[in-house]
Amino acid sequence: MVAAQAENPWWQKTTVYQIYPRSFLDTNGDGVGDLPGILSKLDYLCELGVETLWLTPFFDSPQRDFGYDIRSYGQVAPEHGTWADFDELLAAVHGRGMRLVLDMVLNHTSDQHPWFREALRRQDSQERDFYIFRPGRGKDGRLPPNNWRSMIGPRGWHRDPASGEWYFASFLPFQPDLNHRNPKAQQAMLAIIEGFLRKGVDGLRLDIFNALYKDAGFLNNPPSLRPLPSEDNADGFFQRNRYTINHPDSIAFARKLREFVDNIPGGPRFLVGEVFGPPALLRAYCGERGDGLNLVFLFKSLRTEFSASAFHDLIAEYEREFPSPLLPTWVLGNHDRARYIERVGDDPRRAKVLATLQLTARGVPFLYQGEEIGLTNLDLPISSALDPLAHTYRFVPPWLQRRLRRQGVLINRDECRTPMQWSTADNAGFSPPGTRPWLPVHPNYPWTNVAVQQADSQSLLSHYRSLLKLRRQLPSLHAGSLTLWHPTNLPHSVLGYRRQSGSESVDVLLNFAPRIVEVSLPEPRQKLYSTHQESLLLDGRRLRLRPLECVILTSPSQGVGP
Ligand code: TEU
Ligand code: CA
Repeated sequence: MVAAQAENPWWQKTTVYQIYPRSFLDTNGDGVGDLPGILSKLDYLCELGVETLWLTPFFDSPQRDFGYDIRSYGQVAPEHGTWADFDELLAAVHGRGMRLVLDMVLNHTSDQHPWFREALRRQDSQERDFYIFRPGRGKDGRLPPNNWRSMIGPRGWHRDPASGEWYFASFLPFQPDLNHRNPKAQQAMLAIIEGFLRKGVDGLRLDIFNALYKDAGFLNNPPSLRPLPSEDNADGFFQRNRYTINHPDSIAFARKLREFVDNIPGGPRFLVGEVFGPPALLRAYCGERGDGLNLVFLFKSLRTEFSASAFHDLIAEYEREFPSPLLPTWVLGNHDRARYIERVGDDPRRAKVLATLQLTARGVPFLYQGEEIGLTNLDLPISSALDPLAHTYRFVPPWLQRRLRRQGVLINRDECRTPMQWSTADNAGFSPPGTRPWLPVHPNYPWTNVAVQQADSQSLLSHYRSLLKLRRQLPSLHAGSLTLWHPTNLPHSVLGYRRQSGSESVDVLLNFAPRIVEVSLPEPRQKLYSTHQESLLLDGRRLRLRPLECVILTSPSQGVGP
């Protein structure tokens, strides 16, 4: 049983907006998004109504994995700006009452990091044991130390020609894993975290947190019949990653990291772990007593089919596995995953249903930049992909790439990272005219952009703004309990749940079907919000929901809401 955490502070009600700086706004015309670009859009983000910003890495990096191969946390990558730009941004974010979360890549560094360069230069350097070097097997150690694969399929061991030893990389070969069993290596990373938190950063997103510890005995992973990992089962590539992913020591480290962070003056802050596996296992990272990570990403929503029954079951699972005071998280995409909207035909009406669910269910919503305007995936040739993951899978034919993407499996992550679309200007306003953005702008930018949608009260953007405002205003939405309506009381295409906080309660009903359906209400209700402009089709207790209509209802006596 999870003991009641100390009053769940600010992050219980917050909404998080993920910014991929490279594609957010380019102010100096080099085609790459930068920190001044984010600063220039803070008013937009404030008006949108998001309260916390998560920035993916913008530190010094060779940019082979676009910032997730860090060469120095001590420098801001020049293409993104300077520490002065960051300090100005942090102050401005706080000045607006918003919060800022950084992305910590504890698992690995770039192979160009000075630590790794020294580790390669001298086998007896202290940096050598900052990484996972092992002698090979077989004649002259020509075989890898064991059968461990990387998270993305190919083998995880890579040979250092100078010493003949092998080093392990959970992700790509140029991202050597840090050895968290070496206290000096871990303390060096914790010192970086302390530096950020003492700067006033409000939290950390923890990259592949569940890969941090591997088996101390380097035991072979057992075989598996699974060809590919999925959001709720990290096994794949015909190997059970029992000794490399979700190791008990990684779960134990979550509590150690939380204690370390909570003891740094200032705060409170949140830690959100990027972890993969079934929700019941992921909850372990939050600690039996809620003394672990504050949040973990739950990625099942990325692959859940667009139906009332599928999301009913998902909510039921999250409510079961993350009972209060634990909090689920709600994501529909990020910089690694196919944008969900393509799976529903790039239909803004269906996107409104998803947005309503994400912003009214219990838990912390994480919006990925562009979702609020219906930014979708762009077909890009894998042959010219910039994403290093795509290079690993360049043999996948385009038709299979597209079919996988529609199932939420992204081979070329460039396709979900195209520039944010601000206006109908050149480059969608992402880069100054005449600049060539680092990735092409989606050709739908003349009609899918912030400026056009800000002027339209019925746009997807306006819907996000209204819902974010309502969520902020209503304790039942940002802090209340969730009780699912029983499906037998609803048409098959309708998902319903009640949110309650004290005497305030609202009912959320989402019609996933493109047709009118009738719902009988157990008691008199009135409209608080609807995705549709027209007045409710409400006759006593008989409510008719229009195609893909979502409503938020309250009781006439409550006088809830704005
Ligand atoms: O991504 C980890 C992750 O999500 C992958 O395991 C995923 O399966 C892959 O990206 C295919 O979708 C984190 C970062 O979010 C990602 O951008 C980095 O490339 C990766 O770790 C290495 O740091
Ligand atoms: Ca720039």
